[in-house]
Amino acid sequence: MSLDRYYRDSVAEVNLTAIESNILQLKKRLKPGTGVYAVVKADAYGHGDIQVAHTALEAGARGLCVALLDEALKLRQEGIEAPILVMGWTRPEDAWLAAKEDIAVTVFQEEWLLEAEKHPFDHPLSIHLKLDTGMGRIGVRSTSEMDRVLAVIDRQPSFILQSVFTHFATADEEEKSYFSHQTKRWEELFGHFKREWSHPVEVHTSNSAASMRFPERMDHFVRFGISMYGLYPSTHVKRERPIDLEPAFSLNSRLIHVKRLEAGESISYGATYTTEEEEWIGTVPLGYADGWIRKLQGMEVLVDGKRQTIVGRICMDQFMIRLDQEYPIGTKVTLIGNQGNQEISADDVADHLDTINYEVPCMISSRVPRVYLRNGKMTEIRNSL
Ligand code: PMH
Repeated sequence: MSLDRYYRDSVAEVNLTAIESNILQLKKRLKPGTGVYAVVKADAYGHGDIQVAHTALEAGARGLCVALLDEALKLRQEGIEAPILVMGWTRPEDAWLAAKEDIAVTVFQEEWLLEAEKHPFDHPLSIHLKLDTGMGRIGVRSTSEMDRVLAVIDRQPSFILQSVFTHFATADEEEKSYFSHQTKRWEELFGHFKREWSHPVEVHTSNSAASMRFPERMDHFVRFGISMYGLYPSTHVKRERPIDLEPAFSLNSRLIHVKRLEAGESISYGATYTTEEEEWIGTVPLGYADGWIRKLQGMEVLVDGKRQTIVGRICMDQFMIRLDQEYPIGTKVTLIGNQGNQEISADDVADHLDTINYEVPCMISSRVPRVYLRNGKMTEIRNSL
């Protein structure tokens, strides 16, 4: 259920204008005619699948990519008619449903096709053939596997081969040798494909990193994920800065309690933090059940444009910060975003957690309402509780 109200002080803001601008910038960088599919899997990397899908399509994206059939069905239920590709595994017994809803599926196994065709199709099934050129995850790895898959598609009129694609494992790295190795394998496998298959197909190989770094090499379309949300795929690409991205996601809360403690008082479970002198301590109503996990103890947040540190263990619904002075209840606390000239980015949070920025908006749970902004104005609220 999606409620249009919420009654808590911790909210993620999603700037849809930033998403639009990131897409427009990528389109400018790509060759004319190269399309963009917006990757909106995992609830649009935590931003909100429906809102991001509409924004991306309005900004000129040709289609949408998700990981699961369930995600694709949700988009269709919301009335989205654009092309949708499920990039992950769909169960073969559900292929008829994908076909009925005009959802394209990723295929790479002969036995999948043999199982899928046992179920009657009222509509043709759009297939994207996945080649594994070195990601080692899913995909056809050899020409003989490919021949077997193509033979079934060829004799089954309900199967329509729309596209051939692959995924790069290291497109965001400075060191390009593995990327070149994958490109070479792609050329070998795709070369074989072209000799075996005479019908036209589309080709898509690239994620954010490859599409921003090597725009001249792109094919029919690219699959634009992390950078649509305004984040660079790696510190190397951030340094190269092929596009000036604008982050779309920010996370804010408010102080709900402020107190002055004597030296020697402890904070939170386990009493892991003890005040060394008289200190102002604030309580923030957000915790690990909201995705602000316990490993973020010691991370900073912004209050009054200044960095203040999380002290003591993060609880399920609340955490405490050491304040540089007294602040009134209701004072804004920024966990991701800007205050004054200070910024705490998703990259900073990822660094603290020794992970990648992709994980950061994804981990902010559905208990945190999403508020959508366009040109600085709130347009929609999503409370998934
Ligand atoms: N294409 C495929 C097949 C993907 O799995 C992903 C992201 C993308 C495109 C978009 O990549 P980008 O966000 O770097 O632009 N998939 C994942 C993943 O499985 N884990 O992290 C990102």
